[in-house]
Amino acid sequence: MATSAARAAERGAAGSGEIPAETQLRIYETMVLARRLSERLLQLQRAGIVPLAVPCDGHEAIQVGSALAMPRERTIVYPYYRSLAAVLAYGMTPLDLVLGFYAKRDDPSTGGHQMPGHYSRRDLNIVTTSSVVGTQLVHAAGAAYAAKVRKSGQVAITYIGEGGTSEGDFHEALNFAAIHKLPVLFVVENNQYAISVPLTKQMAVANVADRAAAYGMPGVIVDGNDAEACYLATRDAVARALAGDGPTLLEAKTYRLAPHTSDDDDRGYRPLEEIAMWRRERDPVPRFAATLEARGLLDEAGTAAIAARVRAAIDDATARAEASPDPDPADIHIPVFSTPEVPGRTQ
Ligand SMILES: Cc1ncc(C[n+]2csc(CCOP(=O)(O)OP(=O)(O)O)c2C)c(N)n1
Ligand SMILES: [Mg+2]
Repeated sequence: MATSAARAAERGAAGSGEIPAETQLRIYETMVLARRLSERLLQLQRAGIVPLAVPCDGHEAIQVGSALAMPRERTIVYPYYRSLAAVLAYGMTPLDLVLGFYAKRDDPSTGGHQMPGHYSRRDLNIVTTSSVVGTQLVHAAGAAYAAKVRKSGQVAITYIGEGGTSEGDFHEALNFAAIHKLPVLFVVENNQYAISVPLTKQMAVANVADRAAAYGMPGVIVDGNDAEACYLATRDAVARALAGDGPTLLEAKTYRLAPHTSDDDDRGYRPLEEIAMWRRERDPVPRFAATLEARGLLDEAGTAAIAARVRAAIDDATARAEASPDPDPADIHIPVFSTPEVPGRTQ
């Protein structure tokens, strides 16, 4: 097996493939939609309207780039709480998401029963995550095992932060997936902080991807603020998974541009200049816009049209969520628990 450094070099060489122009534009528009929706949810939380916001600002390239590289009908998705941009790219609508943050009856994730950020939509094969960091990896490995046994041709993808990789679930999921050569992608969004804990206090190796060799799978490092590189790295990993070559650990190096959640004051643990530098020089959204402009795929009018569409979609979602009904208190146990049918039991 090649070392992870060699794998990273391979990734660079393979990054020259072409992405269709319409896919590039779709990636960009979805990134803009995610950024504006993330900002809106934080505003709504600050206004006392929704209880919690979980920003994805800075993570759009890896989330959207990976999602749009997956074979949609065959993908089972295990997101995490920061996956706002990813779930939009997998097909959830702004209304779906805003309904969840408002805890409304028609929230497709859990009918307004769960804390915001536990994304799911059954018809899109987006499976809700546990609040316990890391569990989604074991669930994804299990789903991939089922896909392999059933020969369904499906592939699972799951997302986690670098801090979450300190959990035992990370080890169990990767070990199991590699042993059984399962069709699963483990995407680590390494934003350098686990709430207030910096990377150097989280792990003693330079890269999460370095651990992949110990499990027996490729560990690929990608610039998580480069949407195109993220798309191509995911496409390679999907090809391996569907060819029966097993899982991939894909580490996207990125940075969280906003606080951990609306409950976090990040001024206490990172310098303002650090955030300002990432916003100024590496923000994935303007960076991809510049790439598209340089290719002649986007101009000022195109950018303005996307901004207007996104604004209208978010305004519409917010207005509709505001006006939609609250859950019925009588339904408090639905859909959190199923009603078990126990033979011989009368109640
Ligand atoms: C097992 C467990 N431990 C702690 C927490 C509390 N917690 C929630 S998110 C988080 C930080 C995770 O950081 P990281 O994995 O780097 O993801 P990021 O939020 O940076 O995207 C912690 C400690 C939890 N939910 N579950
Ligand atoms: Mg982190």
